[in-house]
This record gives sequence, structure tokens and C-alpha cells, in this order.
Amino acid sequence: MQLTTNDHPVDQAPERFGELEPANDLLSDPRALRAAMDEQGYLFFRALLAEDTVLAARHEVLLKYAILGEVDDRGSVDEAIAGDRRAVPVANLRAFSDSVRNGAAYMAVTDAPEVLAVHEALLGGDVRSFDMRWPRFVRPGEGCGFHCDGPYMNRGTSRIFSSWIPLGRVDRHEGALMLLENSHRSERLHQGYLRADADRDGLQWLDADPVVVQEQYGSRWLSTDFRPGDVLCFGMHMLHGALDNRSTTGRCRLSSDSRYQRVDEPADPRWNGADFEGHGGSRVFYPGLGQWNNDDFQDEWKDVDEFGRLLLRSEPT
Ligand SMILES: O=C(O)CCC(=O)C(=O)O
Repeated sequence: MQLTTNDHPVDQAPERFGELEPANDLLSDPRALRAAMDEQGYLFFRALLAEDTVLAARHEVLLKYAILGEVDDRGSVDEAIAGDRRAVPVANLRAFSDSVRNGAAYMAVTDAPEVLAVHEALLGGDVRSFDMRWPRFVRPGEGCGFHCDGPYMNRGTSRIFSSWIPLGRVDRHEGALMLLENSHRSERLHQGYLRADADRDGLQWLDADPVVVQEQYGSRWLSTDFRPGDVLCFGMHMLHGALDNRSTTGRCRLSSDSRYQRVDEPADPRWNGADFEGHGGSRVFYPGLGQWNNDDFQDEWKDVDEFGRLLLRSEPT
């Protein structure tokens, strides 16, 4: 199938598009993990987590989405087939988002000992996950723009890693994450984009065309067909985005991204603390344009009223 991102075709020729290389054989060697992270800017692990742990999180999250009508529960909610979203405009999305992010089964994935151990090896000490976690429900037709995480996470320490974790099977044509090989070394990114603060500087996604972006900042796009238990860890300078979800069966993509830093370093107040600020204002993390015409902060954040209900910019389409 022709893969797309941001509605643009991805060139799948071998010199333009490749597979993520698993690093499971380095797991018992912290020094080798650090060297591999320095060299390639990412570490990809197959089956790092027990499949049952991940599928329990998937079930927990999808049941909550089913309450909003986002998932069709006439079959198994675990199939994640898109629903009619009927309840989204009337629901308290602030409470919904809190509930998903703080679910016990979901947190058992983001804070799994196996995930923390990889970050401890990378950071050389005790680590913590950010208080904010980013569970993503990506409907057919949706994806994610190109960016690096640094400018969004850099107000505490710069020594942070992200882990992207599929909550279930995510085949490449159903919205898998992709990284731009060698982009973590891009001088152009280091001289400009990576010096920004996403909120202060009102950062937007980089160019939507994957061919333009790869010519400017790196070499091949890398992705794979992800399986439950896989974990993709990468640094703040790695340019990434997502393939569009082109499911032909209405299947939504469920994944999580979370950040990790050492416990003894300052934390970014946007994402840490009892009442973290996020991107300011009265907004909730609810990715996707849906039919709500509300594309605040790169489609991911939605303005809500005092009852946590969506503030629509125009009538739903
Ligand atoms: O899952 C996605 O679509 C985007 C995730 C992402 O940008 C990240 O992990 O930093």
C-alpha cells in the first residue's frame, strides 16, 4: 500500500525508507545502549514489555473512548473501530483526558520496570517519567506532523528521552511512528529549530512534505510494523512524525508517548507538578481534528469551557 504522511506520499524506495533496527541484544549493556543512542539517535526494542501488560492498557483506554462514542462497541472495543463520536461535544474532556492519562493499566506501561531500566541506563541514575503522558487515539485519516521533542520539553533539563509505545498492533499503514535517520545530527536543526521553545516561540510543525523534510534534515525515514510490547526510545533532537492512519477497516491507532529524566534534575513545569501548565489556557490534550474544526496547537490541544466541554470554533462538519 502507498504510505502517506500529512496526506503526502512517502517515497518507499530503499534509499528513502527503511526499517527500524532492533537493539534488544544491547539490553544488558548500559554503555552499549548509550553508544547506540548517541550513534543512531534512537533505540528500538521488540517485545520489551509483556504483551498482556500492553493489551490490558489498550482495553482500559479503549473502554473510555467507547463511552464517548469514539469506539464502536457493537463488536469488541479492543478492535478500536471508529465510532460516531456522538458524545464528544457534550462530555467533560478534561475529566476524560485525566482519566485516560492516569489509568492504572496505562501507567503500568509507561512506568513499567523494563522501560524505566532503559532510561536509567541512558541517563546513568534514577529516573522518573513526566507527570504528563500522551496517550494517542488516531482515527483513520489522521496522523502527526514533523517535529523534534526538544522545544516542547526543554524548560527543565535537556537530558530527556521519549518512549513511543504502541498500545496494540500498529502496522505502518495504520499510523506507525517514523523517525528521520541521522536528523539528530542535523546542523540546520541545531542552529535554528532546536533552540526554540515551542510555547514562547509559537512553534508549528515543520514542512508537511516528507521528501522536502528528508532532503533538508536527514536521510531515510525509518519505521516498522509495531507489535504490542515493542518500545521505541529516542532523544530530543530526533525529527519524527507519523504515517497517516490509512486503515481500510476503520481501525484507530492507539499508542502512548512519555518522557523520562533523572529525578535529581529540574523538571519542565509545563508537564510536571500537581497542576502542570501544559500549553496554558483552558485546554485539554485531545488529538485529532475530528469533525470539530478545532485545530488549536497543532491539532492536539482543544479549548474547553469551565465544564471541560469543547469550545467549537464553528459548527461541526
Ligand atoms: O504518536 C504520534 O503520532 C506522535 C508521537 C510523538 O510525536 C512523540 O512521541 O513525540
